[in-house]
Amino acid sequence: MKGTVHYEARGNVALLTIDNPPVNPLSSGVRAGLDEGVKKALADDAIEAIVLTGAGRAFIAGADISEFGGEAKGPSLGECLELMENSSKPIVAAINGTAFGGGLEVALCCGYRVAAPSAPVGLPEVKLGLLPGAGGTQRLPRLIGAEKALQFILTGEPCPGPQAKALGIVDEIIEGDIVEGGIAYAQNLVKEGAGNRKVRDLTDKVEADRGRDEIFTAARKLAAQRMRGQFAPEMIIQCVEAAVNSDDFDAGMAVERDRFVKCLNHPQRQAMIHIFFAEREVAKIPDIPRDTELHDIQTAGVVGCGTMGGGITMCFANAGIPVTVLEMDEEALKRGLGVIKRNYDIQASRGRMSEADVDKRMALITGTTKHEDLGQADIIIEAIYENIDVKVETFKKLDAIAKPGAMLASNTSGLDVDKMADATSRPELVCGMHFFSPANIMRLLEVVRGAKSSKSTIATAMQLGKRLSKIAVLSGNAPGFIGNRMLAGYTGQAGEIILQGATPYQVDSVIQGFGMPMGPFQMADLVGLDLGWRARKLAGMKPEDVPITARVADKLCELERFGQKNNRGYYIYPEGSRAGQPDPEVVEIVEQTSTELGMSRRAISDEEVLKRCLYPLINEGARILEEGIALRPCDIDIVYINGYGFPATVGGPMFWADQQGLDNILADIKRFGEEYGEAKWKPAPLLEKLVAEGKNFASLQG
Ligand code: 3H9
Repeated sequence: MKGTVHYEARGNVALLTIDNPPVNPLSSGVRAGLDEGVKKALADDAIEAIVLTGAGRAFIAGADISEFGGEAKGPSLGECLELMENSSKPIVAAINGTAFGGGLEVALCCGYRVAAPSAPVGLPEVKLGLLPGAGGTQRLPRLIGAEKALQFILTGEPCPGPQAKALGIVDEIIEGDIVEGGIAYAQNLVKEGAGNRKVRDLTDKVEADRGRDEIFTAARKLAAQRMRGQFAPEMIIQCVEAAVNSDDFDAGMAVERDRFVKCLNHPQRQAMIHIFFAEREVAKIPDIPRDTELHDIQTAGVVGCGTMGGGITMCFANAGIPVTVLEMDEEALKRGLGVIKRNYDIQASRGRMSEADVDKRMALITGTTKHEDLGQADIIIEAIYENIDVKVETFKKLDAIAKPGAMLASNTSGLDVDKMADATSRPELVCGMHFFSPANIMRLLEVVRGAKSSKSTIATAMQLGKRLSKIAVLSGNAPGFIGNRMLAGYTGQAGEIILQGATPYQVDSVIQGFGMPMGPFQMADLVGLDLGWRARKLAGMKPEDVPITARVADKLCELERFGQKNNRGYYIYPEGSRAGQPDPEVVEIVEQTSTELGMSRRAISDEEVLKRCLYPLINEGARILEEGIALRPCDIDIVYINGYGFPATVGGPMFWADQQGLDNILADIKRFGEEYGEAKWKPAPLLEKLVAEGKNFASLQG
C-alpha cells in the first residue's frame, strides 16, 4: 500500500502527519493510516483533539490519480471522511501546503481549518474531467454559498490561504510554524470546551440560494463559454443544484456520487488524466539526469521586437527576468516597445494586472539598437524572420558579442538549428527555443536539441521554459520540428478537400465541431493569406507552379483579401469583429478553381473531412516518433494541445488515435491512398508495425 500516516501524541493532542511523497495524494496507505490514526485517537482518553497535517510541501494533493480505473484497496475515502466528520473530538486541519481536490475535501470534513499563508487550496477536478467526489460539491456551497462555490469548482483555480480565509473556507491563517500553530489552536478549542463541527449541518447559505436560478444560468453560461464540449462542468452544476435545492445532505451526496461515476466512466476523464501525466512526463529526458547542472540565467537578450520578439520579451518581464531587446533602428524599436506597453495596458484595463505591475514589467525591459548591449545577457534568443542565411549571420554576430558561457537560442519555427550553431564558436551552448504566437500567452515551447547542444544547455532551456510559465517539449532538429512538420499534411488536405467539393466553411465547421478553437481556413485568415502569396511572388514562382492547394488563397490575395488584417479573406469580418461570415464569392472562386484544374466536385461527408484532416497528423506523428524527433507519443500530444488548439478532451492526436484503433486508421489511410494518391498517403512504417503487432502508441511510452 502506498503512503502512510504518522501518529504522534503531543500532550492531549494527536498529531497525524500524512506522508506520501512528494505531494501526499490519498493513496491506499494514506487512507488506511487516516482510518487507523483517527480511531486510535478517539479510543485514547488522554487525547482531546486531533491535528491533521502533511509532510513536505503539500497538505494533500487529492485522490491518487494513478489509482483511478483500478481496484481500490483498503478503506475508501468516503469511510475515512465519515469517521472524521463524526469524530467526538475536535479535528483541526493544519493546511501546511497544497490542499487540492480530495485534500480540500478531507479538510472540509475536519471541524476546523487553519492554513499557512502560502498554502493554496483548490478543487481542480474539472481539469481532469472529474468533479469533487468526496462531498466537495455539497459541503462547499454550505460553507461559502452556491455562487462562489460554483466559480471555485468550475474554474478549478487554486486560491492562496489568505484568499481562502476571506472566502470562508479557512478559519485562520497561521504565521510561523503551522504544526505548532495548529496544535495551539486545537488546545485552545479544548480549553474553550468547543466540540467538533460539521459543515454538512450548515443550512443558512444554501437556504438563501434556494430559488435563485440566475446562479445556475450564469454558471451554465460560463461553462459554455470557457469549457466548450466538456462533460464534467454540467455534472458539477447539477451537484451544486442538488445541494441548494434540498436540506437533505445525504440526498445531495447521492447525486454527487452518481455524477462522479458518470464522469469517471466518461472517455474525457481518461483523456484528461493522460494529459496530466503527459505534462509531467515531457519534462523527463531519458539521457539528461534531473540533477544536471544548469546555466545560471539572471538576464536575457532578445533579437527582434516584432510580434514574436515582443511576445518573448514580455515572457521574461512577466517572470521577473531583466531583458534587453534589440531592433534594427529606433523607429522599429519604438514601435515594438509601444506594442508591448499597449498589451500590458490592455491587461491592466481588464483588471488582470495593476498599473504598478505594468510599470514594474516595463522597467525590466530595455530597448537597444546596438548588438553590444546584449553582451551581458546570460541567454540571447534570436526572433527575426525565417531566413536561414540571415539567421546564420545573426548567430555569428551574437557569438562575437555574447559573454563567454552565454547561451544562444533561436526562435525558428523549423529551420536548421545546427547551421546556426556551427556559425558560432560555442555550438554546445546553442539550441532552439520555439515559442508560439502570441508568445506571451501560448503555453507551448519547443526546445530543439542540436547535434552539439550540451546536456546542460538543454536542461537549462527546459527549466527556463518552466520559469517562463511554459510547458517545454523537447524536439530533435529536423525541418518543422514536431508541430509544424505534422501540420503540413493537415493544411494540405484541407486545401485539397475544398477543390474536390467541400467549402472552406464545411471544413472549418467539422474541425470546430471536433473541438478545435478554429478550422484551417479561419486559422489562415488569422495568420494572413498574403504571407505565402508574397513569398511565392518574391521567389518568382509562376502561377502554374503554385501548389494546387494554395491556388485559392493566391486568388483571394489578388483580390486583396488578405484575411483578418483587412477584414476580408476566406471570410468577411464586419468592422471590429473577429467572427467571420461566410462569403458566396469565395465559394464561387473555389468552384472556379476546381473547374480550371479539371477536378470534378462532389459532396464530401463530414466524417471524411475529419479523417482526411486528422490522419495525416497521426501518420506524420508516427514518422516523427520513428525518427526519434519526439521522445514519446505523449510529447506530441502535449505539443498539439498547447500549441495548436487540439482539444484536451480527446487527449491529443496520438492518444485519440489509440482510441480510434490504429488498425482502423491504417485501413482508412490505405483507402485514401488508393483514391487520392499513394505518395501523400503512404502509411508510416511504425504505424504498420504497431498494427501488425496488435499494439498501440501507448505501448511505446515505456
Ligand atoms: C480528486 O481528488 C478526486 C476527489 O474529489 C474524489 C475522490 C473520490 N495523484 O506536479 P508535480 C505526482 S482528483 C497521484 O511535478 P508540483 C505527479 O504525477 C485529484 N500523483 O509537482 C508527479 O509525479 P512524478 C485532484 C500525483 O510541485 C509528482 O506527484 N487533485 C498527484 O509542480 C509531483 O507532481 C489534483 O488534480 C495525485 N493527485 O505540483 C492535483 N498529484 O514526479 C493534481 C501529483 O512521478 N496535482 N502527483 O512525475 C497538481 O496539481 C500538482 O501535482 C501539485 C504539485 C500542485 C500538487
